[in-house]
Amino acid sequence: MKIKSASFIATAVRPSQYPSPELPEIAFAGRSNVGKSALINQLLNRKKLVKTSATPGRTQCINFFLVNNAFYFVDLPGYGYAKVPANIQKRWGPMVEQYLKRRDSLKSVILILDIRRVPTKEDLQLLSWLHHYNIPAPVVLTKADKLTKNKQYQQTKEIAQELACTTEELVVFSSKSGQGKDLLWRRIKSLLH
Ligand SMILES: Nc1nc2c(ncn2[C@@H]2O[C@H](COP(=O)(O)OP(=O)(O)OP(=O)(O)O)[C@@H](O)[C@H]2O)c(=O)[nH]1
Ligand SMILES: [Mg+2]
Repeated sequence: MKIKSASFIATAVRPSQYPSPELPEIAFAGRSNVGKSALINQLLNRKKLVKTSATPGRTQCINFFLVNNAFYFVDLPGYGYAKVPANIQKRWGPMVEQYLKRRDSLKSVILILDIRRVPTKEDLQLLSWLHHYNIPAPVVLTKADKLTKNKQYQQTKEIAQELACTTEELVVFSSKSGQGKDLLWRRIKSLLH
């Protein structure tokens, strides 16, 4: 994908703050600190468009980015990090659920997992919830640069088994090296059309 423009548009905690739903939209979800924001930056060839952090729980609102004046990328706050203050954790469910349920322009939620870890209960819950609402949810295994190719393959097999899918359905990715970027863009393009 040729990125002609990418810009931050809005940060939201409630629907009245979302941009008007005139363009197709792809959201990115996953555990806190899994690498959602870094993945969006890598896809858009930008280093700092989306704030990343070594401290989990950095992204606490729903952030909208306009790409090529043609579609939105949405960075969702991460879930499942115990040290995020309780009031913010409590807000996550209703805030994200409201977004996922009501956003007519939402074409897909890309679920991001750490390739080194088996999916958590929360990952599986989110995935089955997305299936239930018929929202296409491709799965990306990120931080692949932290493993050898051989270990990447083993982990992909194991995670596919946990998710009851094939290894071909999973995109092995690295925001550091750009591995998997072309494949993920192909999937995103087909979800946008
Ligand atoms: N080596 C490596 N590090 C990564 C990769 N992706 C993310 N990181 C690092 O992991 C940490 C978390 O990345 P973020 O993109 O901020 O994670 P996030 O999922 O947006 O986190 P929250 O906003 O807190 O939910 C940062 O220190 C990143 O530099 C990757 O593919 N490879
Ligand atoms: Mg983030």
